[in-house]
Amino acid sequence: MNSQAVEKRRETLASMCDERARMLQDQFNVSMNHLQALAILVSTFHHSKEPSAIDQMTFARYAERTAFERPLTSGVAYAVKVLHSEREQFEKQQGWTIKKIESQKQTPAREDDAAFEAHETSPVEEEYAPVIFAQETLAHVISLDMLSGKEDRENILRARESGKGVLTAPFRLLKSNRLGVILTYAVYKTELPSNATPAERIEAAIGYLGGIFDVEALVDKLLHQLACKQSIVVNVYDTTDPDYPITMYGSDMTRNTIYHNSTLHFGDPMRKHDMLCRFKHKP
Ligand code: WA2
Repeated sequence: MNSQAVEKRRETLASMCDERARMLQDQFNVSMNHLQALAILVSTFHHSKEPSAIDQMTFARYAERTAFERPLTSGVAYAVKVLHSEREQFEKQQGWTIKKIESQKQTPAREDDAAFEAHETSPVEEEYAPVIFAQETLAHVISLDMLSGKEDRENILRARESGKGVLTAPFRLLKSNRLGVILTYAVYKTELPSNATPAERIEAAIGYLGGIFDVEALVDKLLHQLACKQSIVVNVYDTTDPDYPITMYGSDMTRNTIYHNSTLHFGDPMRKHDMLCRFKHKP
């Protein structure tokens, strides 16, 4: 191939990759805004009303009917802050006990192993974050203490300290065992000034609203909507630590071919993401 043709090919790849990156980022941003609105809805109709105007059934129905607003999510869930001193009363009121997340097996021995996941009653902890509301697709996380899972815990702690939407690194989700990320917003008992200190935020936090981004399934769906999907291979990485990129979507890429890198912005400045694209076939 002459150098002009090579240059042309590079340009085509760059514009196809940038277009896909922009689409993914736009859909992510739209989803993120609606998650924040959902956190405000819970604050208004669950915490600021006595008695609460939301129960699991109401939440599940509302979440399902507004799912189109959060195109890259497979569901939403809401966990509340429970201190150990409040545990007994909380469990009595809910009619279930707070459960500890049992770590996933990486390779299930049998097809439906996920269905056999047994989450046992949580041991004593200083505080808990059990899920009380979930979209029907995530009903299996109700009663699970989200402070007992590494990724969920870090995310919840960072969300309540910062007051911003925060994102996990890609990890295997419960039950589906697919790669995904979770975006979390904290809910506070009083409206906080924007300059509130982390300590004030931790103290005022009462719950955590999470959107589950099933990246593996939903990015695939998104890319399939575009024409000539077959001709390029797309990979998305969490490149927060540039020395250890974590695959978020796609299978690992051979780096010795021509590829294009489009930077992604997913709203959490603590995390960095890149989309890498290459042509499937040599010309
Ligand atoms: N929800 C659904 N599947 C999961 C999961 C999760 N966390 N963690 C691992 N697999 C209530 O950020 C707060 C839900 C966490 C929210």
